[in-house]
Amino acid sequence: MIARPWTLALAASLTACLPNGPPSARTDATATKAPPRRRPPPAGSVQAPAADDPPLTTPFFDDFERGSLGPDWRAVGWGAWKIEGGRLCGRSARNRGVWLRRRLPLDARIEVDATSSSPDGDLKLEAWGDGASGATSTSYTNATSYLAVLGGWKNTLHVLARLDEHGSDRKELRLGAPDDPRARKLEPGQTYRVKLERLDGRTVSLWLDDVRIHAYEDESPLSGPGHDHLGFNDWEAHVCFDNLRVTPL
Ligand SMILES: [Ca+2]
Repeated sequence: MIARPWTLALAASLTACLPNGPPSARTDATATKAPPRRRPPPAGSVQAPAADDPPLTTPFFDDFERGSLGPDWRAVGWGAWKIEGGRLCGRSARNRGVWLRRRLPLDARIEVDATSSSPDGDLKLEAWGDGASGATSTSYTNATSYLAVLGGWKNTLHVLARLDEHGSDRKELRLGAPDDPRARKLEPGQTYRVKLERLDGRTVSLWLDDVRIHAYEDESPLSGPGHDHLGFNDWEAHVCFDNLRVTPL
């Protein structure tokens, strides 16, 4: 149907003082005044609303013994995350991760088996993030979560960061000291038990094979809508996760 300019102009003038006018009026006005809405999501984001995910109120377990990610997972971007041999694996995700479709409570314990096939290490978890977004540029400085990066930066650092994995407030442990068992580099192909937990509503702790690596005490704890999801992430290395257990505390 061809719009008549005078009817559209009238509709626009009538609705100009009604910023919250009814949908029908707004439809006519925007047909002439607003350009077509071309707002593709930024690279790495997805459309599904994480706020609608069910709350995690009982322990959750996933052994990934199936052929596809399934309905419990939301991958950011396309193609980087898949099930391989009963594990959830990613490669070259470029900080566009995969999120569990559950809303975490304030306090929870997250445990998972994690393996990197690469000498570069780079096992990455995100906790209490928004459940939907990923990196929008090369540098992942706009995360929504606490980021645990084990063997990051080509297996030179274990990091626990808040919102920005490069942030000056991040906790970091430099790897390679031969007589410090906490500072061993990740071995390619070796499976580690990684644990992230928050018990007191403000302190996030990162454990690797039952050794506490970092504790991040946060005066403004990430929680609630936008900060209530768990995910895995990756830059380039081929990484796999298995036997995920999430326990509300
Ligand atoms: Ca498995």
